[in-house]
Amino acid sequence: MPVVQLKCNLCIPERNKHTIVVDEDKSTLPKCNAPTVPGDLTERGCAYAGARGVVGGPVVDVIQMVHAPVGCAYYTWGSRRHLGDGYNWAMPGVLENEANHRRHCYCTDMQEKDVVFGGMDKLKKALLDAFEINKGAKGAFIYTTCTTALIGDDVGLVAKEVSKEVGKPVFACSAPGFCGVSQSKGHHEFNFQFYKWLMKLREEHPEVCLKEEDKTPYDINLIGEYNIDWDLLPVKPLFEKIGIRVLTAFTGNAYLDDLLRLPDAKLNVVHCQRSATYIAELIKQGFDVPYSRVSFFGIQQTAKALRETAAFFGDEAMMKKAEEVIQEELDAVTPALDWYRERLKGKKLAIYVGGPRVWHWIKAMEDLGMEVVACLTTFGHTDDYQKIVERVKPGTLVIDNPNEFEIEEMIEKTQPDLFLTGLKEKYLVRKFGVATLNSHSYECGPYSGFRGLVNFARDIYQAVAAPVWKIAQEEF
Ligand code: CFM
Repeated sequence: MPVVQLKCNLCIPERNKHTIVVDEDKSTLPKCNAPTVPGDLTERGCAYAGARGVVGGPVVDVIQMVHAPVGCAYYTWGSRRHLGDGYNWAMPGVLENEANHRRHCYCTDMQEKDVVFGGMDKLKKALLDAFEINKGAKGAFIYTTCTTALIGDDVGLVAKEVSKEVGKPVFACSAPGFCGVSQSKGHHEFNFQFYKWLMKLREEHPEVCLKEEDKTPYDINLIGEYNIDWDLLPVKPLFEKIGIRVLTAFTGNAYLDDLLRLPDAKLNVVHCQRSATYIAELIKQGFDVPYSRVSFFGIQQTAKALRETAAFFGDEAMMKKAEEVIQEELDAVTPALDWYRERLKGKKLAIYVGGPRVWHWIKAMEDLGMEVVACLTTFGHTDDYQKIVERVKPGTLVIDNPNEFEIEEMIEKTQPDLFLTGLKEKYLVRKFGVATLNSHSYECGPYSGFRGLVNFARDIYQAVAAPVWKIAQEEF
């Protein structure tokens, strides 16, 4: 029977459908993308977190305005490392903009009086103030949250007024917490609303589009790549070396001007396929720009991504160059990876992140010779679980939207040597004597591409080989 009865779920039988053991014919998937059962203390984030924290947040040169009581904005400040510049790919003199992005968090700080009488004036003033303080800002993104969506503030109207006044684009994203079952809905809302807004802007201001004479036949965007701990660094140059130009990422270290040119590429290469396939699909429908699905984690997958992208352009010289680049990278990383492989081989591992990274990493961990014994996601959809189940061995435990009790039981049942997980769970799991690794923002990344895998392997090795686990297992 593929569905598993965990002891902790005897009192919440609704959870049973979310917990499965992969069977031989791999026919069963856990129930997913469903509302959290009352009584179950979910670890999910809200839709606003998905819109602000994940998809919109990394854009470097816009004011990110949270229209909300201040608590909703708190966790957006300094919470994710290195999503954007410093480095200068697209625009000189970015430091002024970096201040917008990482050092400041903008919020309307809605109070009771504003909730009663409406917060639109306050929002307008906050935006004008923010533009006044940050003269280098190229535009603004506004996010509603539960409070401001419920009172019905017309943020779209404020966006238009402010945009007219300051002469810069202002995008309003409405993804309040209650609009979906998890942060995944916020990704979705951001994608659709941003695309709609972008289309209108490009119609009204065709000068923002990439001019014909500035296009090349080899322009791509990296969609759903958020530059976590500088993940773009080991990846973007691979494409450049084979003659491909990356116009922008959506949205890691992205600049607004470049984002406005998203539809001007020849191909969209989609990395996080949960949070951003939506916009790639919309661009395909609207502009006939195809998209491909890739992974930049691990050797097998990065090589495949590069090969397939070169093959898309059908250019013999590019395909040959891709092979050369892959070989160069392998030569550079193999000695280090061999060292780690020897020490990590056969170690058991459980993976728990938001969604797609679980299946991306099953393959990457194969490159290190490790064995995956449990896979958990916070908000994976059916297609994520299909890929997870396809990639793991029968007998692997799979849990959708786990709570802490289920995580405890998973650890007891599967006895992993390492748990790739987030900050919320790490202390709990370490108390069981199991090493953890910050899998959302990383320990010391980047982890993507060929070179990133060496960092990943190093951090894994440091985690599992730390002498503390031996001491922790001694009886006191
Ligand atoms: Fe995509 Fe992401 Fe993920 Fe995600 Fe996330 Fe993330 Fe993630 Mo944390 S966009 S779905 S909402 S790959 S923040 S960079 S690590 S849970 S699996």
